[in-house]
Amino acid sequence: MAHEKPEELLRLSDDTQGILDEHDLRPLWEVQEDFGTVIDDPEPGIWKWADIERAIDAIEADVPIAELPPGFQRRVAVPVNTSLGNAISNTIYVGVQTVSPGETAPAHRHSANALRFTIDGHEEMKTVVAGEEFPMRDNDLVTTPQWEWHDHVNDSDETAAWLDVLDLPLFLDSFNKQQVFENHELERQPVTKTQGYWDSQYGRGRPADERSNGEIPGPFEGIREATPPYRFGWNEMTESLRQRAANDEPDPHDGYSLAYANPATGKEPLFPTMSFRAQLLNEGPTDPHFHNATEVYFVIEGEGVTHVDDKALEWGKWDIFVVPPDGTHHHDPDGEAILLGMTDRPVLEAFNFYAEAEPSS
Ligand code: GTQ
Repeated sequence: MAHEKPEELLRLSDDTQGILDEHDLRPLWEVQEDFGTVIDDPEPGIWKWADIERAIDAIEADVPIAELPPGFQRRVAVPVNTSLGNAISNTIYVGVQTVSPGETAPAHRHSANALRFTIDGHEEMKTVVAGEEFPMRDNDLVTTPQWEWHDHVNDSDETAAWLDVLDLPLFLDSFNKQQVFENHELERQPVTKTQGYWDSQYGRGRPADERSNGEIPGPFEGIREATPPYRFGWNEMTESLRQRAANDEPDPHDGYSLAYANPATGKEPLFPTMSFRAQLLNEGPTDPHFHNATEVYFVIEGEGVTHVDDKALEWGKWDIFVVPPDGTHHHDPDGEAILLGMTDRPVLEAFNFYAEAEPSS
């Protein structure tokens, strides 16, 4: 992608820029060319929803999507880990994106894997992936696997907001800026499937004859099976979490957790590069441990504190926080909480590099 320099871009008001600077947030169009320099010593950190919300509201008031500079063309506030520069971690990127009523974030595709976790959703807010419109209801998770066309269309009368999660820093930094990107010739890709199509290919019932249309396309090959476009509805996920809490033992580190399984394999990881789980914490503090994977958390519900080495990250609903590699950490919920846990562990595991341990005490 050829981009203009940030200084020649927009248009953010001084107030908006001030809010962003104060809270370690940057607009996507400023960071999209360079997600920072890989460093050895990333810090634990937390981004509070109240600050993120002020920032995304201010950006929305300043900039329509249609006026964004070339590049990803998404209106996103990106938490930046100050010690890293332009993303929250060396491997996983998160951002909070908004689309106003009537707006479209135009269709494109890229080599990075992405998913959306809906914060402020609506039946008529649709992310269109591989020909199907997926409604973005609150707390739904929708995959945008690498090289699938995707656009975000808000046909509702409210601004929608969600969490974007991509493996951009891994590709753009660790793997030396290898990224393939393409804009669609149309703002909105043609909707060629009815709603529920991808679930008919990868849900509980599957095509019994030879699969023809449901094949996942793409030029990329690897040892892991490609992830299909898929929506994980929150109602089903919470029901399963409750079932676990009623019947199973909690994990000492993660509480009651559910992996978002790759529907093509029925197993973790959801993407070759990133794994996701919903974690219900309701039995007091978890046991401390450390590992060489990076973890990013999004608070779905509840309040609590996560201790990382000598730092206490106090979190509430919709906050985002990061536990860097080798940080000894444990969660201490205030009553009951549900977290979305995200990790780059599959990258380490692919090369037999993953390691974890409990502190010797
Ligand atoms: O919505 O396609 O936050 O391409 C970063 C890059 C969102 C998106 C981001 C992207 C997108």
